[in-house]
Amino acid sequence: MKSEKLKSVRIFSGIQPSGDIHIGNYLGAIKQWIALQEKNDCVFCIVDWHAITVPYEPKLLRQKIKEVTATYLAAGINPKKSVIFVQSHIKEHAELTWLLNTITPIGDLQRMTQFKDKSKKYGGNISAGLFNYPVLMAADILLYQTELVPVGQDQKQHVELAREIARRFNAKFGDTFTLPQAQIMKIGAKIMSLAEPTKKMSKSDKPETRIGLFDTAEQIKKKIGSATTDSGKEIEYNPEQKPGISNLLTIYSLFANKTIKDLENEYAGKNYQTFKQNLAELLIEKLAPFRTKKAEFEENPEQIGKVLKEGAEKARAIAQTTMEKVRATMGLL
Ligand code: ATP
Ligand code: LTN
Repeated sequence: MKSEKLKSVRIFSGIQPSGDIHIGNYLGAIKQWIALQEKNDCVFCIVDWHAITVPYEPKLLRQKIKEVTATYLAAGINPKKSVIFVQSHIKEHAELTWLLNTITPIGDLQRMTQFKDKSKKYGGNISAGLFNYPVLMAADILLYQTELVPVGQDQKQHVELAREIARRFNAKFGDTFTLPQAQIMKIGAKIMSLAEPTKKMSKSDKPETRIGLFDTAEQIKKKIGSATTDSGKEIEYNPEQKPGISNLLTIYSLFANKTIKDLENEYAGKNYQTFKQNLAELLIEKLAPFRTKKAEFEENPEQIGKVLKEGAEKARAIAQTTMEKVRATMGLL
């Protein structure tokens, strides 16, 4: 029987060059991207303008942008199949952000949980850029007429706002933007911190709270060994009462390609220490190829420059087409 070919859809997603990519970024976002690029029209961005909405070190930013690019490549994003580019290389992102700001109610931005969390974290030092962050993200998504946005759970609210902004724009000025939708993994969309398993694993927390995609065997052993577990000794999945071991079971399951049920059976009657040792070994084995590939890309910095230059050219062509429509429909000369 002839299998029906699925229609290719426009996919857009991005990561901030705000620190070292961790397994949460990989399991929640990048892993989906790699699968999606086979049959779809994918655009993946390094969102440097988002990364500067909180205090940052200018001397390190350029390096981090290159590192995130090397990470995309090492993880398996193929520049022949997907467009890879840096947000600030395409000025249309700033232009569309301004225009979308004019139709975005302040109240919508005030309810964003990421804004509330980051405002608390950086208390007293809150920029208008941090407040407008979701509008820039909406511009990223809408410029490329995106249908699907593969992200982790924490970004769902922002993608829903982008959809609402597009809906409002289309109603006011005429059909211009595709309405985007978030695509979120059923398992792995929110990997928790190793130290505080009720908080999400994050690039901007201390290194011991996360496993970096390029961590060494020693670092992995140490971090998994000291990851917070819960009282009791059963290895069972219960995120409410046993958030620590449940998080480790989720990570194990996704890297081993085994169900959580199978792991619970396999580890029935065994202790946390054995489980943690095996998980560390698994991560060392599964993450080793990423380290090797990243080192290869780092030896060849011209390749990163070339990928970003070609990516920007392809991205610009799409962004300019959308902006011509937007300017015309909004009555700009
Ligand atoms: P920061 O701490 O600087 O805000 P971050 O670790 O949250 O960084 P982002 O650049 O904001 O990383 O996110 C990149 C992608 O990774 C997004 O799709 C986001 O939803 C996803 N992601 C981030 N943290 C996790 C996590 N702990 N589990 C699953 N997905 C995650
Ligand atoms: N805010 C996102 C990063 C991001 C993004 C986007 C994700 C910026 N623009 C567009 C998807 C689509 C985050 O992960 N913190």
